[in-house]
Amino acid sequence: MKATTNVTLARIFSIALLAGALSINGALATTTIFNLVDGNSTADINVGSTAGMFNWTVDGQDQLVQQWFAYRVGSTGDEIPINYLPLISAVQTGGNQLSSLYGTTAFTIRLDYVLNGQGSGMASINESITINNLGQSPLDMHFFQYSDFDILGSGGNDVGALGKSGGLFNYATQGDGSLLSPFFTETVLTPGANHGEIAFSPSILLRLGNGVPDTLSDFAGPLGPGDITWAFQWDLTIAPGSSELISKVKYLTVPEPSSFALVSLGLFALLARRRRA
Ligand SMILES: [Ca+2]
Ligand SMILES: [Ca+2]
Ligand SMILES: [Ca+2]
Repeated sequence: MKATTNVTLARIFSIALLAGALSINGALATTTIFNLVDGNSTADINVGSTAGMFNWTVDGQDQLVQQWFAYRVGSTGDEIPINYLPLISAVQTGGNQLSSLYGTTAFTIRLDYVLNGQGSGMASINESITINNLGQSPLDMHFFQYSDFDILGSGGNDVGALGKSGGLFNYATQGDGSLLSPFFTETVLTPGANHGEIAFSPSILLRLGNGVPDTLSDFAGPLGPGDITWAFQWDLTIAPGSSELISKVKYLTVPEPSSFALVSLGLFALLARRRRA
């Protein structure tokens, strides 16, 4: 879907939400879902709901439950999903790119997605997050990314781990049954996250919305098998008039059902031969 919302629409949306006249499932909310398509991959992003990015398919199979963002300014209060900020604009260009901008007179948060379907079970999404301090004093911004992938359509047998470099979290990986051949990896290009956590669903999600400030536990796993989720937390102090860029890329590598079956058959044959030997 190609769509553009503008400041006026965002204001109407905010007023409607304030008045309680429009539920998130209302008619207007449908205009906030964007479908990115590129080659063998699709991604669906609801910029107006905490669902956030709620589908990512490769070769027709969905691997994602939810991937979204929350923030907290300062050290008090709860983390807030970014869709609770006024949506200033959301523009899809070229079928595989989406740019959405949220903000107030104090700061803006811009999300840029680029989907790349690479064929043969592979796809990637480049994400850039730009936080701009429009105020007159330093902005104490705590920014969270929450991810819940269910690999091969079922979360129960997933295994995952986070990785660090230079003391900062910059890597996440998730596999089906084991981490020997991960189906999913995410790399933070810049900067690494100050905190991270991997936990069984819904532990992290409950804390991002429990009314009090939270800091991720820094437990990096490996964790599983089970319905794992994970999150990164960036603690940023942004000078007045300045911006901070978080740049990430995530990859899915999913064996095609036929080749996966062939690999399984090959392993089975190898095991059978070893047993006979
Ligand atoms: Ca699985
Ligand atoms: Ca909290
Ligand atoms: Ca999961």
